[in-house]
Amino acid sequence: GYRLVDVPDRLSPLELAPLLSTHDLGQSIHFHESLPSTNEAAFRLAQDGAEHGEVVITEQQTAGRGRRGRTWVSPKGLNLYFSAILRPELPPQRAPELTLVAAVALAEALREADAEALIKWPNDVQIGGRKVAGILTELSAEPERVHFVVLGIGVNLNAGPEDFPPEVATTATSLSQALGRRVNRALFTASLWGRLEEWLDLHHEVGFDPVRERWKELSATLRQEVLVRTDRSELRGVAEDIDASGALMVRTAGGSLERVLAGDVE
Ligand code: BT5
Repeated sequence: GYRLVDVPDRLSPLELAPLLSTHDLGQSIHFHESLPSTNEAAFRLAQDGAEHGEVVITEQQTAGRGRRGRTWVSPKGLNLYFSAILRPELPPQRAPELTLVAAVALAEALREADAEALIKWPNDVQIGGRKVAGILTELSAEPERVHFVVLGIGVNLNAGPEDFPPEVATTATSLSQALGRRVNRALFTASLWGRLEEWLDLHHEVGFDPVRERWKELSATLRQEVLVRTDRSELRGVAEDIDASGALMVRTAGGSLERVLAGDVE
């Protein structure tokens, strides 16, 4: 019979394709041993007409991107780095919902692997308060119409503390650190893409409400004291809710309810 333990821990289309249960996502896979950034490569492919669901994946990034010019540390052969090209039928102002869709899929895939993953608003997934995954969504749009979205996801799967620079090692973790055993990256990737496609389909068909409900169940942020820094201000309070568009609602000490947009936070 077929033994899961025999699945090679490689991310090339040859290994990944037979494991996939998805219809759109990953039906076309652009695999690279090394890239500056999968988001950068996917953005260029999308500009050249790549289709919904095409994915760029790599073993290593030499200039992995976080938000606001920050870096995503991307050591070779240990983790998962990919970017999916999406062409959603959404007005541009609703595109940020896709970051929350991705966070829900990520938390569920990590939980399916037996880790107690929770979502930290807006774009982190944590295990035990440490960052295990990050999401970077980039948009190309006109005022009325989304051309495409590049959904970039980095997940620490087999990296140990020694694979990160000291300042990241103190705040990061990986799935294998949490479980105490190696993780098969190909199997995890197939599971994550399956979840991602399910949630993207539900979001497309039903809208943001079911995403929002699931997000709240998986949130590490709600009901907690938060300090939110934006370009303009610093806000301290208790995170009470996310609203119908995914903005965080924070109750301040003064009693007012403030709305914080994901795109504004540091
Ligand atoms: C993010 O940014 O969390 C978004 C990360 C998205 C990475 C993926 S990988 C595939 C795709 N291609 C790309 O080029 N990017 C995407 P941000 O919230 O700004 O968090 C960045 C911060 O997290 C850094 O400043 C570090 O403090 C920390 N960090 C960097 N690398 C990390 C890692 N591997 N694990 C945990 N924390 C990390």
